[in-house]
Amino acid sequence: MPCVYLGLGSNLAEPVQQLEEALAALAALPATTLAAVSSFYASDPLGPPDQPRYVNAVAALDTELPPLALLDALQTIENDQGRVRERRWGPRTLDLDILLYGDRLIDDPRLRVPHYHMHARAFVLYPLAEIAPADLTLPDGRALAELLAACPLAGLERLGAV
Ligand code: ROI
Repeated sequence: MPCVYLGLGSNLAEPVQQLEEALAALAALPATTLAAVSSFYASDPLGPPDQPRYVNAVAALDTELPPLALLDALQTIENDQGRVRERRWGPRTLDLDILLYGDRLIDDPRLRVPHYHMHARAFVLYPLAEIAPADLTLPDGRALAELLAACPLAGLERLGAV
């Protein structure tokens, strides 16, 4: 079963609760096991600074769902939790991003994997490193350890394990 890494993020409507609810929904997906969850992190917003800090985490799933079926399921969870997104790069109740899908490179109009910004985002790389193998290499050849070494913490703050 492919191992899929997901990024979770929220900065509206009780972000920690949003993430906890999302994790429960992920654990209930068909043909899917929630294999690992990172600590939760507080992070400064990337994008317009006039929005609350985010809570971010990374989860690992073992799933038989193909990538676009998984994407549909994630969008359903986002919508079920009353996803609000007021503007591009603006605040949101819940973001679920497919970061990695096994070792696959996916270039679909709906889905790019690896996630196109993950290599430079502290709020993705540090939680990912908590739960991924130390020698993880992205399918495009980039080593997680190298990406981390080049990525300052930039205000990322660990909130503790779930
Ligand atoms: N900034 C942070 N810190 N965390 C996020 O999850 C996040 N998500 C986004 C944008 C608006 C780019 N900024 C973010 O989509």
